[in-house]
Amino acid sequence: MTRLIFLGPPGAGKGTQAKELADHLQIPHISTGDILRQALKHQTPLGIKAQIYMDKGELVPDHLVQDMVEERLKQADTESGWILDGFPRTVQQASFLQSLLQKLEQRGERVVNLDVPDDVVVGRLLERGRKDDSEDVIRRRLEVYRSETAPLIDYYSSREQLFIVNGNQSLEDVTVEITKAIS
Ligand code: B4P
Repeated sequence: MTRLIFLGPPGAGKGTQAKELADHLQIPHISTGDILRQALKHQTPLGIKAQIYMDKGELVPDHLVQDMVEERLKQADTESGWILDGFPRTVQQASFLQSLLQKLEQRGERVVNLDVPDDVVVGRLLERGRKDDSEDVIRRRLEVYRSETAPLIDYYSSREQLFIVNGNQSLEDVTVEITKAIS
């Protein structure tokens, strides 16, 4: 049973690797960024609220994302395992997730942190050119990552759930390193 959380700065390759591994293991890939972008595209009440934050490179408020993740993790397909990509992103979200997984009796989650230097992620995101990939917004997302998300590395390493993987190599080599780390 694989229950995996991907951490790392924006553009570290969380989405890319999570999708690859989820396809391979045939388990759901749960990306909070993708769910929010779908909500935004369909202009749902959640999407309208989230857009203000995403356009500026800020995090969407915890309670909105937490409700969304709770709803998703309660679906039946998660019984075979899951990969969470982009959640948690704050210590509050991590502690919410811990309680939620206890409540749902889903245990044994492991965490992979993709380590990539800032200049490399900025280059990748500028090349990708998504709506929130302009240089100003990328810089803001990196600042937010440092202040809000990077503390999760300590949070999970103190619980001995963390694997650090070098994300600054070819897509294939990153996948091999992740697979080795978690097997
Ligand atoms: P996300 O959708 O999670 O976006 P990301 O962090 O930029 O992407 P990721 O690291 O997955 O990079 P990718 O694989 O695509 O979040 C977007 C926004 O949603 C956030 O800013 C926030 O506003 C909101 N949000 C999401 N979750 C939230 C939460 N929990 N709480 C609050 N707000 C939340 O890779 C990027 C590029 O690099 C791609 O073009 C890829 O092809 C390339 N690439 C990947 N690996 C490579 C490699 N090894 N070599 C070369 N290129 C590579």
